[in-house]
Amino acid sequence: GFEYPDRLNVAVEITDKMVEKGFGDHTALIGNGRRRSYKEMADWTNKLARAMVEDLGVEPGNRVLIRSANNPAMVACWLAATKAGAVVVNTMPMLRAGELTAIVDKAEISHAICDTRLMDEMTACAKTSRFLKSVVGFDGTSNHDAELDRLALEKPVQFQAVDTAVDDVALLGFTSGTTGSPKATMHFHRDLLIIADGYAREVLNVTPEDVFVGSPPLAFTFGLGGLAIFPLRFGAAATLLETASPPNMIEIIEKYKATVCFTAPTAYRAMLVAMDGGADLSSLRAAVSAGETLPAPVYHEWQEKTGKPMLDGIGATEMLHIFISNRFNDHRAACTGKPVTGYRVRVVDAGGQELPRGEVGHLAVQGPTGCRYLADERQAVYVKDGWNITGDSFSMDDDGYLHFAARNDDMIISSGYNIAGPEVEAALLAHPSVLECAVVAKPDEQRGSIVQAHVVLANDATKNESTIKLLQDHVKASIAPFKYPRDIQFVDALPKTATGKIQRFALREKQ
Ligand code: 3SK
Repeated sequence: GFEYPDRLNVAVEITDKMVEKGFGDHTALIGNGRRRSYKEMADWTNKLARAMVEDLGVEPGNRVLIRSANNPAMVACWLAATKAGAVVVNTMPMLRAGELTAIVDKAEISHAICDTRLMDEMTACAKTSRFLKSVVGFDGTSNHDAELDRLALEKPVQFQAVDTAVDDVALLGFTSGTTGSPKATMHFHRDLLIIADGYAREVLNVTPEDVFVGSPPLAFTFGLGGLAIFPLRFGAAATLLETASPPNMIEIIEKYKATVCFTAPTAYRAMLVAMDGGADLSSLRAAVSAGETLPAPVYHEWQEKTGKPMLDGIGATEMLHIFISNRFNDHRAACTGKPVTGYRVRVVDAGGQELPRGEVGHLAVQGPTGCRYLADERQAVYVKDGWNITGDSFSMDDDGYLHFAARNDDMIISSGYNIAGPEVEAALLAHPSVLECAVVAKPDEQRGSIVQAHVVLANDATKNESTIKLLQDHVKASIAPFKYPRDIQFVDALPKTATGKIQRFALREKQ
């Protein structure tokens, strides 16, 4: 198990305590063209925490919403609110007033802290909210040019952080909702350390020399772990990008010789293409892929071009971070790996009974970091006998490796055949004319459902009947022919959540 004292504040552990351990002068965060050392982060967050407590009236247990793109000021605000004993809800910049209001009401948010560039939707939300007491702006560009920055500027650098219990709630993670119905999951101070002391230590072996880069928003626990908690826990540095497009990430990797990257398979595909054009990604020692299943061709091409494995893993906001993963010395294509230390995983049938090895069923997980929904009757649906039913279909092979089959709602039943949508997607993606694709069931009178593929073509491919035929033949030649997409739609882009997950339900709604 993981041993921690009964009382600790996670924000103190990864700022002031790191200074005490001798990392004061080390770079902690790089963003908006500036480097911040651990000492600067400790001082900055103490001043902000003072302003939050003394001027905004934040009290222990208050729910504080933060609205920002990925930048050092957002990390500072999150740490400061945590030091003040608040329960933080980090939110994505693209949310509109209606979505913010749903979060504010669900989490009973009393204080909102918002990058001034994103204030309009926040103000619109505040007008209708019965919970929000205050909305204050901070300067996401780190020029200290907003109300919260001015309040903080006056404060001393000392702050007595709230002496929270190790199992006090520190963070509410809202699920990104590929099905469109968000839930909030509660995470303790302890949980935020466990993901670092478990996954990041065991699987990534993070050292103070590491430089992290990646695309997931800090508002998504994948990003908060990968781009803030993991580097800060080990004295490493994180680079933060407000727009983390593949070209921007490549620029940062080359400039800062980044060593650990967190992103989704689509971005890795773009990086592979950029390598052919001369991009130098040789500094990366760890390429973590999650959020969507990793197609085998991407895994193989990465290994060929870099000589290093791509580490596929699966996590969940409910469990806070990655709980099944490949390892540097134990990795396979089309395989999610084995449970991370501390987690137990089972493949079960609809009644919760464990299935024999090799059979596809519902993935259930148990571990120290979840799953606890905030005031949600769906707790009983998604957590049975202490096991979180994740919504993914997996099989476990005889050696204990987990293999993704589909999201439960991505299984297509056509003429009595069970077809896993992602398997058809993987086959399509192996064709050079396909840049991205998503496969869904389309209702069909004769067959019940047919496989429908939505395809974003690569630049040089043409949207016509012969490309459709070419792709159908390609799938028939790669996997069992009955799985081929009888209907192919060409699209310019796929609908995605803010965290990069494909919203297949939106494609089904369009039919
Ligand atoms: O696999 C995911 O979608 C995920 C969710 C939350 C945290 C981390 C990960 C990888």
